[in-house]
Parts: sequence; structure tokens; C-alpha cells
Amino acid sequence: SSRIAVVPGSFDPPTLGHLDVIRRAAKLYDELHVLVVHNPGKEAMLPIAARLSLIEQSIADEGMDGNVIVGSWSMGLLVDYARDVGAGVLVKGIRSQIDVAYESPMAIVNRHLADIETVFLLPDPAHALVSSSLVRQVAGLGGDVSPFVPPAVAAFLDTGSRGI
Ligand code: COD
Repeated sequence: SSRIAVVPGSFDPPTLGHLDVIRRAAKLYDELHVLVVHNPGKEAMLPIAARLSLIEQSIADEGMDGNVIVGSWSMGLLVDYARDVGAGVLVKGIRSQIDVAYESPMAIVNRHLADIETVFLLPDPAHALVSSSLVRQVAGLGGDVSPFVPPAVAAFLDTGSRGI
């Protein structure tokens, strides 16, 4: 049977850390769904549609071979999406003990809810300190975010800040 996994995230905006996890997960599974999920616990900077098109463009620019599918999900449980597409695994990146503490209860709940396993990847040290919240802060203050995000995201945020 084919191995299908989901990489869920807020992707607000997508960063080089996200792209690293996606690139590596795409090598581990036959089919990888990158899913833009509304996180009710966070106030968003970008609408879902913008995040979706930025992650799509960034994945295409990286030339990731055809097994990555991009989607979004705002109705109900993440595991319902996973079940719908036949995925048995969620892939998440773990940067710190804070991520472990945040992700562990969700991983246990998701296993109980739907028998879905969560696989954790350690970040590439080059991107381990990059976060969407850091990028939002730098962009909001008018700084250069290009070292932290894919070119498509840097271009989008730059254009946005100039009000074009
Ligand atoms: N290096 C490696 N990994 C990274 C990096 C980096 N630099 N930056 C981020 N990541 C990882 C994160 O650890 C995470 O795994 C993923 O990339 C996405 O990160 P974010 O910040 O875009 O997304 P989050 O943390 O806001 O996650 C949002 C979700 C909605 C996916 C999450 O909250 C979730 O799984 N919710 C479950 C919803 C649900 O069904 N609830 C009911 C049962 S729990």
C-alpha cells in the first residue's frame, strides 16, 4: 500500500524551516499533503488563500517532484482530513522543548481519535531558529525577511509593505 502523510501548519507565512521539513518528508512518503490549517489559537497575518498560494509557489520553485499536494482545511478535525485522503501519518517539525510540549498532547489525542501516528523531524540547524512569528515581527517593523523565507514569500511581503 502507498504511504501517505500530511504536513499540517499555519504557514503564516511559509518559512525556510517549513520548506526544509516538507522537502525531507516528501522523500519519506509516496504522497505528501501540505495542509494549511487555521489555528484558532493564533491571530493570523495572512488570509488562508494567500498562505496557500505562497506555499504552492514555494514548493513549485523548489522543483519538488510530483508527490506533494497542497490543500487547506478549516472544517473540523485535522485527523478527518487525514482519514479522507488515506494518510496514516502526520509529520511535524520539532525545534525545541516548547514544540515537544505543544505537540505531544496533540499527537496522543490524534492517535486515540483516529489511530494516526505523528512523526517528528528535527530541523536543519541552519533553519532551526526560524519561525513564522519571527518573520511576522520583522516584516511588521519593515525589516528584510529574505534570509528566512522562500523567494516567493519575500517578494510578496516586500510588495505588501510598500502598499503596491
Ligand atoms: N524548522 C523545523 N520545523 C519547523 C520550523 C523550523 N524552523 N518552523 C516551524 N516548523 C514546524 C512546526 O513545529 C510545525 O510542526 C510545523 O512546522 C508548522 O508550524 P506552524 O507554526 O506553521 O503551525 P502551527 O504550529 O501553528 O500548527 C498549526 C496546526 C493547526 C497544524 C496545529 O495546531 C494542529 O495540529 N492542530 C490540530 C487541530 C485539531 O485537529 N485539533 C483537534 C485535536 S488535537
